Amino acid sequence: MPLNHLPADFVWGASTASYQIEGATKEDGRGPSVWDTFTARPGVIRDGHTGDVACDHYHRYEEDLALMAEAGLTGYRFSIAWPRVQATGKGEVNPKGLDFYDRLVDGLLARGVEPFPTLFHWDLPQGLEDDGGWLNRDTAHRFAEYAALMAARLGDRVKHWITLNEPFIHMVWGYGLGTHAPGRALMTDCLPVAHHQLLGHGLALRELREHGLQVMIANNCTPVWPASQSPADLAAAEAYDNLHNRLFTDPLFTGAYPDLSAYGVDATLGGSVRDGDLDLISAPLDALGVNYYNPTRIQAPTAEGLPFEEAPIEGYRRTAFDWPVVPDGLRELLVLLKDRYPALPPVYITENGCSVNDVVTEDGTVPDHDRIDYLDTHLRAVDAAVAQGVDVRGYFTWTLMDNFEWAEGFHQRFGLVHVDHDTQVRTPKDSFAWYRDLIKAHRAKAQRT
Ligand code: IFM
Repeated sequence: MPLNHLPADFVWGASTASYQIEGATKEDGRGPSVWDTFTARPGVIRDGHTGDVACDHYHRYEEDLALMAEAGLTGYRFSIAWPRVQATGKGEVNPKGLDFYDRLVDGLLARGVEPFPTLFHWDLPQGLEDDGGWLNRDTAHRFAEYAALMAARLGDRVKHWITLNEPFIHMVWGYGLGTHAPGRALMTDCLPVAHHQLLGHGLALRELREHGLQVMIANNCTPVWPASQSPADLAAAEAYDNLHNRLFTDPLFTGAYPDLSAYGVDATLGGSVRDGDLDLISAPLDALGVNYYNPTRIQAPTAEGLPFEEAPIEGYRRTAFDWPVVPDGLRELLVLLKDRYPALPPVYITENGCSVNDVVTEDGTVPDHDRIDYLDTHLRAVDAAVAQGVDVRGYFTWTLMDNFEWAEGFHQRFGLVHVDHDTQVRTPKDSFAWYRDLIKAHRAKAQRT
């Protein structure tokens, strides 16, 4: 596959998240997270699955490190479980939790894999949720303290840090609709969660900088396609773009929130924004993490309530999750970000991948050709964006191994490695070998030129 525009030192990675893979939720001093509490509620997760064991990565991380080395990854994005490090999210530090991430980081470095930890991928300590979670401004300050202690512990070996994962998804699904933890259905009253997460990002960034570290945030971004050029559809698309994308990128790169009047909210986001907050949030970043899965088509609402309605995207193949496969949407998105923000820093694709109904065949292989095609076409889209002037430094596929897919339990398989959730047996899929060969070829070519 000709990927002629990617830089020689392009980072080839895979992403995971703590609650989705670690398990060991009650071991070695880990406190409860909002996801432990949420998954214990009957009926909220498909088939009642939980992350109690997940991929048992807490115990099997050596085996997983060996898989990363075999794939030839040069980067690994994982998240740190805040309640493993501080059981209640504040105060006392759990040495056994820190030791685990020490071992993981050392294991990565020993194998030539650069660690890219994310500080928050949704598993908030339940103790903080009891005080209001991200609706409470104080959580942003607790997050900065936690960032500081992680930087002090790992900053001698870990250069690249990601503050938050997908603050939009966490706000909407966790606090707006209630289909993710902490399960609150506040609709547009959830908007202060956006500001408090971004404030937490800004405060954490300041702490990480004290240690001379490189910082990014990973946003879920989607190109918004108006269903038609009618004024009503265009207005609805703009309102959706402001909520999904600009709410989380404008403050970073312009120091201001977008117009949210369509949601009945002014620029203070329900009185949450205080003097100086936006200066912290817009402090320069080393990179932006972009998580891309598909575009979103939007039409004018047909009922009272929100100022937009999602419309189907027809004419594309679909993943097992029923998400449309639109590789060029990734190129479109990257070019849009570059055009929209003159201050856009370099970009890493921090997530991209698809769920497939994978099975281990009788000969022990997992022929996931749809995933290979997905990765191939999306990487070509990244290459095309680089050719159009976007500075993309790396690609982390979602995900290393099949894991706990939130409200879907174990039903969606996104991994390069198949995991049997009864036995924990790991079986590399055909896409694993394909990715390994691609990385090898790209690195060999980079060395020749
Ligand atoms: O599994 C999730 C991940 O935790 C966040 N981004 C999207 C992935 C697939 O749904």
